[in-house]
Amino acid sequence: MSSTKRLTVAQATIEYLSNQYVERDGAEQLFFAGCFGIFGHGNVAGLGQALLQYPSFKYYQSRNEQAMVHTAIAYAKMKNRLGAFVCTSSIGPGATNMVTGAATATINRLPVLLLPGDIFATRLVAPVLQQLENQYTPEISVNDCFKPVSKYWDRINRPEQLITALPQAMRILTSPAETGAVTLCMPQDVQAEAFDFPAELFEKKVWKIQRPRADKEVLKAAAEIIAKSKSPVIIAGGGVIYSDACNELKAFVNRTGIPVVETFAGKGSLSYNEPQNLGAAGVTGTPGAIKICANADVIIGMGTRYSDFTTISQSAFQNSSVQFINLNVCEFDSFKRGALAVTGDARESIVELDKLLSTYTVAYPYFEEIEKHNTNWDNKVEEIYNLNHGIPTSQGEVIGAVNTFSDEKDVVICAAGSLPGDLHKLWRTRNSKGFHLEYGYSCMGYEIAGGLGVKMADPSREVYVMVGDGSYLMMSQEIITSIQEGYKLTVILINNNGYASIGGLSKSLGTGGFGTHYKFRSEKSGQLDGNYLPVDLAANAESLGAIVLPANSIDDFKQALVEAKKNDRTTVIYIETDREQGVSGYAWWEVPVAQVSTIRSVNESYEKLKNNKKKQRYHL
Ligand SMILES: Cc1ncc(C[n+]2csc(CCOP(=O)(O)OP(=O)(O)O)c2C)c(N)n1
Ligand SMILES: [Mg+2]
Repeated sequence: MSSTKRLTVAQATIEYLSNQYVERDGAEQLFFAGCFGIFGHGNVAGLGQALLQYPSFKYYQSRNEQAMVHTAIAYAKMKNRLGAFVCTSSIGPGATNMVTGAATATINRLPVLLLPGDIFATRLVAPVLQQLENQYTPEISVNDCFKPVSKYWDRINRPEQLITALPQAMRILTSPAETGAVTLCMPQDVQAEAFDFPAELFEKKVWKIQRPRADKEVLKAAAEIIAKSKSPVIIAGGGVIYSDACNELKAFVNRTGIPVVETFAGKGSLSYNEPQNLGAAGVTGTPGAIKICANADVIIGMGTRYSDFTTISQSAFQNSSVQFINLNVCEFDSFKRGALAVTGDARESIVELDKLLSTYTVAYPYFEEIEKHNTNWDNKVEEIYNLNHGIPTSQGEVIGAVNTFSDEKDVVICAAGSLPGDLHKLWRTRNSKGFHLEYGYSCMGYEIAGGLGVKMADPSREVYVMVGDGSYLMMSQEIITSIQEGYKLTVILINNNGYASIGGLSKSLGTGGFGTHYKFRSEKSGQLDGNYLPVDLAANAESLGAIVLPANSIDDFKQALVEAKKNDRTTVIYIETDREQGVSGYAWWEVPVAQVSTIRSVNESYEKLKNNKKKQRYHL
């Protein structure tokens, strides 16, 4: 008989998780940094007790279950997926609060282990407080909502199920191709149940993060296509950074002259100053990136999932004989756009291609064209950074001030609103982990909670959270956690009285910004177009314990950045900006417009849409 260890299911879970390591390129590290949790009757005496019993598996408090998942995701992103957090909630609302977080993790291909409490497996007391009774089957609880947003889902109804569920969870979490949210639902009674677990389950386990090599023949075919290409372009996605392939990418493009455009997750793959870096791709792209992609004869996608922002809603690639080659560790992505699928680790494939293309370079006129685009764009960025718009200032100047002031290693983090597009275009990257945009789910409220995760992953960097008033109002309470744990953030809170981004979009679609201002209901019109609401966001931040530095002019703002850097507690710099002074865009994005309407501007917009849609293409 092999030896056993008598533990509760919750204790066994925590003991198992404390012994999981990952190893990549010879470097081994502990996988989990600890567990975020908010306790309720669904986990307080189960997982809560286990966390108390195993203090080395550090417990962190949060104010909101969605937020704690955001913190965990940002941590994992900063660690290039080599580190993660566990998040536990009670049953019912605590659990469903994590569903948005789970979707954010899965879309962004970032690992997080969710342990929501669940209803009694024994059923005697049903319905327990917060149980949603499904009248047709007692098998379903609200936790079934995690199924479509998780990469792996299980419910531990018997203690011994844990023995096979935990290794499956680890396999998914540590797989570069499969990773995302993993949800193990933990019925509250089962959490506290004791069982004789095999002692072997708790031995140290090291998960090798593999670098699967692509098929040799496919690589050769890819090299042959590129060798004949006159105007190739690389789309660098998040996979380049996660695979730690930035140096190899730089060497490859410096030598061959192939230009690179970057997605939101891929921005920072190359430094802004690299001659081949055309910067932001797609809808929020630079004019050069858009033009080069439109004409390219070969698109080399690296670690990208080809979101509509990257493909300009499938209108970005206009060369009639364009061919796609996709380097991706995930087969689901490598086959996209009818590509020659180079399925494998990005770094390994780049090295292989570099060898196979050792005599290839782009022709000089192409090189020159890229250089010209970059000079023009750099001048434009300089102009926007120094607009001198007056009070209220412009968002572009605020971005410029943060970029100019921050150190090379510092991190800017953002997720939703008009900031992501502006940052994508304007931020001058200097470090592959310096630009942190959650633009897979673009989840308002990710910013501050995510900033905390970034800081926890690397406290040596200053973290600049850039957040609009709308996102701030949705979720800002993790300022408290950052202060509780001593992780200082600098939050740049930009107030433009509502949703500038969606307001602008609404205007462009003929609906005039309806519903996007934070205004009183006017008695006269019956609409929300009265005076601005008298909300004091600076006072709000102060009440949560932050140091608040209100800034009026851009010069005040620059001074506030200097002050904020000296502080060791989370500091919020509050500034109002001119909602109408946006940064121009250079591409279209498909958003449906009413095909019939009584409003003339809507009809006009529908005509424009029909015109833009003519450029859309299938790539098969
Ligand atoms: C959770 C969530 N709800 C709704 C949206 C849709 N949305 C995208 S941006 C935005 C407005 C953001 O407002 P704010 O943070 O003030 O930024 P601004 O647009 O003013 O730059 C909304 C409602 C979203 N991305 N996420
Ligand atoms: Mg706003």
